[in-house]
Formats: sequence, C-alpha cells, structure tokens
Amino acid sequence: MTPDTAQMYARIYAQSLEIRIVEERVLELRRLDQIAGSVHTCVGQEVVPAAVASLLDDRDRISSTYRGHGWAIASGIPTEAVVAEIMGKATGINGGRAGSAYMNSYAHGFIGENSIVGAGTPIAVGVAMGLVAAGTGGVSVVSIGDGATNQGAVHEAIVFAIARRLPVIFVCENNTWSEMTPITETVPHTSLAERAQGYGMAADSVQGTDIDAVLAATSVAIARARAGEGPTFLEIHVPRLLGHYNADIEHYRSDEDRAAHRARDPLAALASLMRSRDLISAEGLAEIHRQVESKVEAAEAAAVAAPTPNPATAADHVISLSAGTTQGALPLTGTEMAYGLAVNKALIEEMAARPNLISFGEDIGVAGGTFGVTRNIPRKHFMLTRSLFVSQHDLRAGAWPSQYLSQ
Ligand SMILES: Cc1ncc(C[n+]2csc(CCOP(=O)(O)OP(=O)(O)O)c2C)c(N)n1
Repeated sequence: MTPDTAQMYARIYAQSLEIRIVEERVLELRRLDQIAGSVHTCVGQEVVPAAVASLLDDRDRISSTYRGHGWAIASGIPTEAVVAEIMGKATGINGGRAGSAYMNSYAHGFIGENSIVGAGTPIAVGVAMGLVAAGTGGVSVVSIGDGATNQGAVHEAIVFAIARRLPVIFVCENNTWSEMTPITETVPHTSLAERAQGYGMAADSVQGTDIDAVLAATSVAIARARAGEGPTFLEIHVPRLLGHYNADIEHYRSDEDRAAHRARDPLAALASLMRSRDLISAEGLAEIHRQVESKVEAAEAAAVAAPTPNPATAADHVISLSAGTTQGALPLTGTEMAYGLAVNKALIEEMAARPNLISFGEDIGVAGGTFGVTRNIPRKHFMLTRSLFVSQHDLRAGAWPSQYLSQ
C-alpha cells in the first residue's frame, strides 16, 4: 500500500461518511416536515458512488435513480446545494425545483436522478453516444437497483449499448430488495451479472464490503469503455440498512434479514480495513468524523436558513425557447395537424437548427420510421445510416468510428 492508496481510501471513506450523515439528517428533516414528499436514502450503499466516482474525471457523466443523493455528492455538487435542493430551497442546485428525486447538474457531469425505475439507462446510453461524438474518451456511468434489471427500458438500453459498443457502465447496486419484493422472487435462478453476460456484455460481481474489488472492477470497466471496447455491467452487492423510503416500516421484512444486512455495512468494513492495514490511526479516523460532521452541520444550517423559491419565478424553465422566439410570443397560434406530423415538423426544425442533434431508432433512416416521424429530414444536414442519423460535421470530425455505425 502506498501513501497514495491510504489517501485515496481515506477520501472514499470521508465521502461515504458524509453521504451517510447527510442521509440521516435528511430523514430527520423529513420527520420534522421540513422536506415535502418521499425521500429514498442510500444508507448502506454510500461506498458505491464514492468509490466509483473517485475513478472518474471531468470527461465522464453520471446518471442515477431516485436513490441518488450519494451520486449527486460524489459528482461534486456542494453538499449545501444538495441538502437545500432536497428541502426545496432557492439555493438548491436546481433552485428547489428538482427536489430529492430529480436533482441534476450538467456543470458537475451529473445528468441526474430519475424516479422512473430503469429510465436512467436509455438516457445514459444517449449520453454515451454524445460522448463518443465529442471524441473525449468520456464514460457514461448509470446506477440502477437490482429490481430495475427486470424493466424493459433496461433491456433496451443494454441491447443498444452492446450493439454500438458504447462507453456505458451499468452499476447495479444490488441491495436485494425492490420495495417489498426480494430479488430472489423475480430472478431465482441466476445472478444479475450472469444475466448481463447472457446479453454478451462484460460483467462483474463484487461485494460492497470489499473496497479493493470494487475499485479494481470499476477500473477495468472504465478502461474498457475508454478503449472503445463497449459497456460493462457491474453488480455491487450492498445492504439495505433502512426501508425503501422514509415512511417504510418494513413490516414485510424479517429481523434475520435486517440483521444480516447490518452485518455487512460497507462503511464499517472500510473503516476496519483501513485500521487493520494500518492505513490510518484511530485518531485519524476520529478526525475524519469530526470534520465531516461539522461540514454537514454547516451545510444543513445554511440549507435550513435559505429562502424558498420566489413564487414569481414559478414559470421559469418551463419552456425552452428556440432561437428567435420570445416568451411573449407564446402560446403560438397553431395549425391543427396529426400528432405524428407535428413531431416530424418539430424534428426537422430542431435538427436543422442544432447540428449536434442526432436521432436514433430502428428503421428511422430507411423510410422515416414506421410512423413517418423522421421523414424528410434534410439530407444536406444529415448522413443516413440504416438506423442512425449522424450530422455531417460529426462524420468529418471522425468522431464516429465505424464500430459505432454498424448497420
Ligand atoms: C417504471 C416504474 N415502475 C414502478 C415504480 C415504483 N417503484 C419505485 S422504486 C421501486 C423498486 C425498485 O427497486 P430497485 O430497482 O431494486 O431499486 P432500489 O429501490 O432497491 O434502490 C418500484 C417498483 C416506479 N417508480 N417506476
């Protein structure tokens, strides 16, 4: 172990602890009605975002589920802006509009949370296509739960990521529960990593309590993605230390199951590993706790003191205006037309205005798709492959190597 390793583990530990304390404070603020709606915390899973994100850099992007406070913090969003966002405050990273389950910050490479199970995966695949087009070597990481692997959207995302060898890492945080259903009830005969291998995808399965394995498997996946070798499914086993959401009393869960999960807390395992390898002293560990606790305390105090959004700004960000359109011009007087035609016209207009826009889907390049919504997109702007429109600019820049354009 080099001093660098010791520092890296200490950083991962400090961030995981910070996420844990934030989540505990969030639950308390929710109990005090200072947060509206449900909150889904990641207590027991903190090491995953902290460890995975520690290996990423500015080129990379992260998408997560509604259980994404940890991923938001690991992306580098200031803790105060995360807590304020969960509280719906004006100083939140999204001005209080996204709340607990929809935080995002492009500036921090955080594409965002999503409360629709599995819905982050096709978005992450689209992000990966964008990264390939940009040619930076960036990787698109998306976290999902174990239950999400049963969703159609996840199947489609995996199939597409493999077909185009996209730089996606599907991080499956397997906490064995999907709300009230254990994963063994829906996937009884195979592990999730084996299931992913069945798609022809590289896959690995590691324990969250084994930080070395988590870091090693993530590094391999990142290297594979950066080298253009395609996606990886990374199953990380973690405990679910609390209920599915803040008000879940877990009446469906046995005491034995709860105790078994408590016995494999990755945060505690990381602290003991650092001590047993002499990577940190007992005093060093205590110092991390003091620093993190006061950091979260200050973040919470600032979030509590922050104002709620000004009601006069309620309509801000509702409509994204095309160039040349002013808010005053809306609502526009329109012409009645079939919905598919309206989509087609909008696509033609947007693709002409924004050269970086691409559209993908089966058969869309052949006859404008089954419903004709991609018909008549001007050829002068776009080269056509069977299923993918790519702007001429991207092709000239050589941003789309042939493996991504296979028909
Ligand atoms: C498409 C969809 N179906 C159902 C739900 C309701 N729902 C919310 S969370 C959840 C369980 C998901 O379990 P898992 O993917 O294992 O993630 P975890 O909550 O354990 O992190 C369900 C069924 C939803 N939000 N979206």
